[in-house]
Amino acid sequence: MLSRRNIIRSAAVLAGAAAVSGRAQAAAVPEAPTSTVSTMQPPLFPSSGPDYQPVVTLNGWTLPWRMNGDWKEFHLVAEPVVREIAPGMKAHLWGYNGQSPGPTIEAVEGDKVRIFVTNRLPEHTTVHWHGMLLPSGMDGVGGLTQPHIKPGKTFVYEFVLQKSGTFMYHPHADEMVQMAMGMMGFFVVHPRDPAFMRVDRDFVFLISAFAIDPGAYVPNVNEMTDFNLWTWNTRVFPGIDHLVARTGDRVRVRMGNLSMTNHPIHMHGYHFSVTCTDGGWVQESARWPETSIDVPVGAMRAFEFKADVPGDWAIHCHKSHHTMNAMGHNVKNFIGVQKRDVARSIRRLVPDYMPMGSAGMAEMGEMEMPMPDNTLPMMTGFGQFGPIEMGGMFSVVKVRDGIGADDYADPGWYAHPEGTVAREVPRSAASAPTRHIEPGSGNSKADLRVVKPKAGHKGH
Ligand SMILES: [Cu+2]
Repeated sequence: MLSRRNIIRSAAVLAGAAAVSGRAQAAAVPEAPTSTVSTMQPPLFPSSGPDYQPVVTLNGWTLPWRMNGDWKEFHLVAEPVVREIAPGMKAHLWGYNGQSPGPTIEAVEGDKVRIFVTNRLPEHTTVHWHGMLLPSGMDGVGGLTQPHIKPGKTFVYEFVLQKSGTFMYHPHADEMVQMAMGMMGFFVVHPRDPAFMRVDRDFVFLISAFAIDPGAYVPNVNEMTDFNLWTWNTRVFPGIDHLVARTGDRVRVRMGNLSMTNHPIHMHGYHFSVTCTDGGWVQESARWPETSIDVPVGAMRAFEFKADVPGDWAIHCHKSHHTMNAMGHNVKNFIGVQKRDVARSIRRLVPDYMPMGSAGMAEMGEMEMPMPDNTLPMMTGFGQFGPIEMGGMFSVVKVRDGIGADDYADPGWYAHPEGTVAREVPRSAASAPTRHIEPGSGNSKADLRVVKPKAGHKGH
C-alpha cells in the first residue's frame, strides 16, 4: 500500500519509466530517466522475469530498464547535479541521472545486462562495476581496460550477471575528484531462485563524505581527512529517510563505503548478523551476532534481522564526529569554564565559530546561531522528547504493528506503552550519591573570570 505522498513522489520517476518502455523502444540507445527529488521512491517491482523483493534506496530510486531481446538495457548519464543534503542546504555535485548518488541498478542473477553510459561532465569518465565478476574489458578502469569516455560520448557495457549479491558502481577515472564530487551508485543482483535469501524489506545506501565549507556549494575535492559532511546517500540527519518496517518483517540493510575512512554502523534494539559482502553471501555457519558492523573503505556489507520489537531504534555511525554536521575540529575543551559571553562576541565576527559549552555541547542542540546561507547546524533534529542533538550519519529504524506490506510511509514517533519510558523520580525517592573529596586534591570547582570584549571594537 502506498501513501498518497509516495504516489505523488513517484510521479517523477514513473514518467521516466514510461519513456523507457514507450516511444524510445525502437531507438538504439534507451532514454535515460531522471529524478529531480531527494525523497525515497517506492520500490520498482519486476514486470517480467523471476520474482524478487525489490530494494528501497534511502532518499533515492531504482533505475527503470527496458528489455531488448534477452538483454536488460539501462542508461546512465554522468552529469552535474544539484543535491539537497538536508532541508536548508544544497550541494553542487556530479552524479548520474539527476542525482548523487546515482539511481540503484537492480537485476537478476543470470541476466544479460547492457548498460549505456553517456558522459555530460566537463571531463572524461568511466564506470567500474565494483565487485562484479565480468570480462576484463568490461571492468571500467580508464586507460587499463578501456579508453576513457570523453565528454559528449556514449559507451556501452555488456556482461552477464554471474552471481547475486550486493555491489556498487563508481568512476575509475580521475577518481579522487569524481568520487569526492558524489559519483557513485548501488547495484543489487537478486537471486534467480526467488526463495533464496528472501526478505520482506531491503534497504540500501552508500556511505560517503564531503568537505563543503560553511556557505559554499561545491566540495573541496582535495580534502583527504577533514570532512564536515558525513552522508548516507549524500544526505545527513535530519534529512535521511527513516527505515520503516512492519513488526515481524525480515529486514536487510545493505551499505557500501566510498568515503576515505571506516564507519562502524550501529543499530539499537536488535542483534543482527552479517549475511552478504561484495564478495558474496555469507554461509550460515560463518555468521555471528553483532550490534555494530564496521564497513571498511571500498567495501559492501549487508545485515539482517527479524523486526519483532516495535519502537524507534537509532541507527548511526558510532564515530561520534560522524553524527555531526559542519564543525570546527580545532575547538578547545571548555567544560567547567564560564565563557558564554565571549562565545557570543566572537560569533558576531566569525559566524561558524562553535565553541564548546561550559557544561558540554548539548546546549547547541537547541541553540539558534547565526550561520552563513546554505549551512546546516552542527547538530539538530527534534524527536518527541526534545532535541536529538545529531547530524551526519544518523537515522531511525521505525518498527510498527499494523502497517501494510511495502508501506514505507513515515508512521510518526513511536507511541510507547504506558510505563515503558525512562522517567524522572521525585527527589525524595533518590538517596544522594556519596562522595569523598580529599582536601587539597584539586577536585574543586574552577574559578575563572571572563572579561567582556570592549563594545565598538570590531575586526582584528
Ligand atoms: Cu562514520
